[in-house]
Amino acid sequence: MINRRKFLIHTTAFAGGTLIYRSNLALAATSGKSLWSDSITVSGQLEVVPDSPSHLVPLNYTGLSYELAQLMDPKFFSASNKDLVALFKILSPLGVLRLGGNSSESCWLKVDPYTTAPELKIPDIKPSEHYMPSKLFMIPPESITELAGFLQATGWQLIYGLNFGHSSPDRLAREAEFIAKHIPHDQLLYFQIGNEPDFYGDAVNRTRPATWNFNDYIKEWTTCADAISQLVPDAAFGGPDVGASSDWIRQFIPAAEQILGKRLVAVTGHYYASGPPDNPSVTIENLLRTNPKIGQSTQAIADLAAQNHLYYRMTEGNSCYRGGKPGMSDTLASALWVGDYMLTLATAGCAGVNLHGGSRNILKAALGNHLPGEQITNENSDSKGSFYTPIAGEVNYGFKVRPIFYGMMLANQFADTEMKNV
Ligand code: BDP
Repeated sequence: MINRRKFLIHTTAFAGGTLIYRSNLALAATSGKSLWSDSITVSGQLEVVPDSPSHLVPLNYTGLSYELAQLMDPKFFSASNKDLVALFKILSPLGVLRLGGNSSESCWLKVDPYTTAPELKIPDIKPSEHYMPSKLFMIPPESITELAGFLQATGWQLIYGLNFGHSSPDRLAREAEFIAKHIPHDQLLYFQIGNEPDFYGDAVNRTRPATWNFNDYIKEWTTCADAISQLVPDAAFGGPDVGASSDWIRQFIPAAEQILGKRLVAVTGHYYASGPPDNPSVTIENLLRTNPKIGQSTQAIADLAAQNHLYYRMTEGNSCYRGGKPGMSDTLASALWVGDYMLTLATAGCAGVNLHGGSRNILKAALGNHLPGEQITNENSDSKGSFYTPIAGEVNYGFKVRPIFYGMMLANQFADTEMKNV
C-alpha cells in the first residue's frame, strides 16, 4: 500500500537507499520475546522532495476507541486483565484509549451511593429504524479506579466521553470531577461532551428534536462545559466529536475557544469508510479504492486546527459502520485499509487515529440491538458480532487480535517520524 504521495523520512529507518524491514510482527502477546529481534535489509530507491511540507507523527498517534458502556464491567479495563494489557502495549507504548460511542449517551456513573439513574427518553421511532441504545448503562465507581490501573499498566492515555444525551450539567460536572480525581492528570488527555451531535436530529439517533442545530448544540454544550469547569478548573476539552460534519468543527473552534481559552485542546471527528454491512456496495474492492477526499478534508481541518493552536484527532472510525462487515472488516483487507488510512491521515497532519471496537454485546446494545453483519455471516465464523474490532474477546474467554490490528501496528511504526507529501 505504499503510495508515492506518502513517504517517511527517518534517519534510522532509511539510510543510503536501504530500508530496514522488521519481521516477527506477529509474535504472540505473551511470548515474552523481543518483537524486533530479526531484521532483513531490502534495497530500494526513494525520491524525496526535501522542502515539501511535513508533519510530525506524534508518539501517541495510535489509539483504540471503545463504547463507554464497556465500563459497566470493572474487570474489562483493569490491570488484572493481563491479555488486554499485553495487547495494548504491543500496539503502542503510548496509545490513546477513547471512550464514547452511542452508548455514552446512555451511561451514568454512580459517583456515590446516592446517585440515581437519569431519565432515558426513547424517541417515538420504530425500533427497526432507530440505532441508539434502548436502555441505560450504570458504571460502578470501581470501574474508574480499575481503569486508572489499566492506564498505568499499559502506559496509555485517556479521552473520556461524557453523556450529553440523557444527563444534566450538574450530573456531568460530578462525573467529570470523579474521573479527574482518579485518573492521573498526565493520562487524562481531555473530556468530550456528547458523541456525534451532528446526528442528534436524525431519525436513527434522535437524541434531540429533528430541528435541533449547531446553535442549539453550542448553547447546551457551553452550559455543560461551564459546569464541569466549576468543579474541575483545569479540565481540558476536545470536541465536537462529530459523525461527519466538518462545518460543525469550523463553527465549534471559535465558539468553544471563547469560553475555554487554552483548555480547548483538540478538535475531533469520526470516519467510517463504508456501511452499512448489508449494503451490497460495501465490498473489499471498494474499501481498498483510494478515497482522495479523506486526505483532503483531513488536511483542511488539521490546518485550521493548527492555526488555532489545536490539534485534530480522528477519535472514532473503522472500515464499515454498524459493527462492521464479516468477510471484510475481519479479514486481511482491513489491515491493508487501515495501514493506508492511518498513514494518509498522518500525512495530512492529523494528530491521532482511534479505531472503534469492543465486545459484541456492548456494540449491539450501542446500536439499539442491531448488528446487521450477523445476518450475513456464516455460522462458523469465530468473529460473531463485533466484526471490526481490532481486539476481539471477553474477560472470561480471553482476547485475540484481528487482522486490522496488524495494519495498525504497521502504521504505528511511523510514530515520532516526519511524514512528507512527495
Ligand atoms: C458510530 C457510533 C458507535 C457505533 C458505530 C457503528 O459512535 O457507537 O458503534 O457508529 O455504527 O456512529 O458501528
